[in-house]
Amino acid sequence: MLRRLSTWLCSLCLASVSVMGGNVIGQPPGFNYDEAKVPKFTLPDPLVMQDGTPVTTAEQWRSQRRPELVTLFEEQVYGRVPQGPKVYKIEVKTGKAPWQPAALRREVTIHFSQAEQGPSMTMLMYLPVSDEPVPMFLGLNFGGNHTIHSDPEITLNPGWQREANDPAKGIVDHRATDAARGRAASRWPVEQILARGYGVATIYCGDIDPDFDDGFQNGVHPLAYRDGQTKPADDEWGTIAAWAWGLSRALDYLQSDDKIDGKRVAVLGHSRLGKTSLWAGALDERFALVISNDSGCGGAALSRRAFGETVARINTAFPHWFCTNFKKYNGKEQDCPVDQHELVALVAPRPVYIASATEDLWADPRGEFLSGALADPVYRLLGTTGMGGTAPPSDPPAPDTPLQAGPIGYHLRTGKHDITIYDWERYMDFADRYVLSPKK
Ligand code: GTR
Repeated sequence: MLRRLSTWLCSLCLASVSVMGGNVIGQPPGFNYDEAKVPKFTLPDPLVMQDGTPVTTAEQWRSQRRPELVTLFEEQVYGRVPQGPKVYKIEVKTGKAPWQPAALRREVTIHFSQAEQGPSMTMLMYLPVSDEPVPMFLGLNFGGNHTIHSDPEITLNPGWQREANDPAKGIVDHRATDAARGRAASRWPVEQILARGYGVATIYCGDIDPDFDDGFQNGVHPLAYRDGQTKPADDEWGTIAAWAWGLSRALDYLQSDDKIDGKRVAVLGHSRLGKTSLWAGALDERFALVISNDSGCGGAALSRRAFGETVARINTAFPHWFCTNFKKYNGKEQDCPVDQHELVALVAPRPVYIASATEDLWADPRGEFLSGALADPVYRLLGTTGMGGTAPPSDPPAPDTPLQAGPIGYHLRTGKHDITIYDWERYMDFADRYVLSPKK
């Protein structure tokens, strides 16, 4: 298998890189955007145990290799979730969607502490009119639930915002104002989602853990500190793992709401939140479909390619995202016992969808595609058709030509780092086809 992997990768290296258009506009300087300069590397094989034993049966994958990989990703990349944090109280507020009063808006506040000011997250949901429990898309948002739609009834998030003062974004002194309402609406086509029979749920990532490096004093991390502990241990959760934990707590709620079919919940996310959806979906097998939109380094992109954003850069610019152990691999990707195709493989046999954008070289579109293609043998071992056909293609498809022939989906959208209606429509097509369809 190892030989097969490296021969196949070689043919990929030789293949044309023109699908990315060589467009480096908007890409931070000082990093590699040249396919010819991708270092030579050997990838760990998802179907070989750490001790060299080949994995040849689905049972072996389930009982041995999958747990081994989960532990490696926990201890070396994202950090494991310590015992402690739990849900104390859930409050539900239901109203009507303004554009279609029969559709429901729900705000569900999940408290992680008995203290009123303690961390809590508020999930905003819109549910289509349906006699049956509906399938859902669940994802975190960057700026607060009030940004995803202009509906004035959405609670304005009172929490800390990354930006200090940004009139265009409606932020004053790190807090949202009414001017922030609907500013991320292009990323959340709520009406279109409901029109296709799906519900949609979202949570501000900062409710779970504010997105800055404060030594883990805010958010949910302190809830798990043992006596005398002041920061997570080297193998304990960073911010991405905390966000992923929050998504699982959101799923707990979704599975308890009789308007929702909790067995048909897709988890999705864009960029840092796409890294999060992949990790959440890899760990929590209750997610029926896992979607990564432009997730890049630490998400779907292979770290060993060091194309665009690198492990060293992400650990420097965002020291709080991963666990401390991950910093050992700064400039030493080759030493990491796992790479990101194995993260995608952890979703198997459930459907997974990876999307890239042509101008988003920072996120390494080709590396994102390769992770999907290299997870294919695991999907096939588990009795599915992987990327479709008899073997995965060695090159990404042409831009705007989605590959949805098997439970590993992929597309390369023309354009920049973003999540757009084009992306959502492809996710809904894929969801219709694999498991989530409201008609099923
Ligand atoms: C960038 C970061 C990426 C990606 C992105 C985002 O600055 O380097 O890994 O996560 O932010 O989340 O928008």
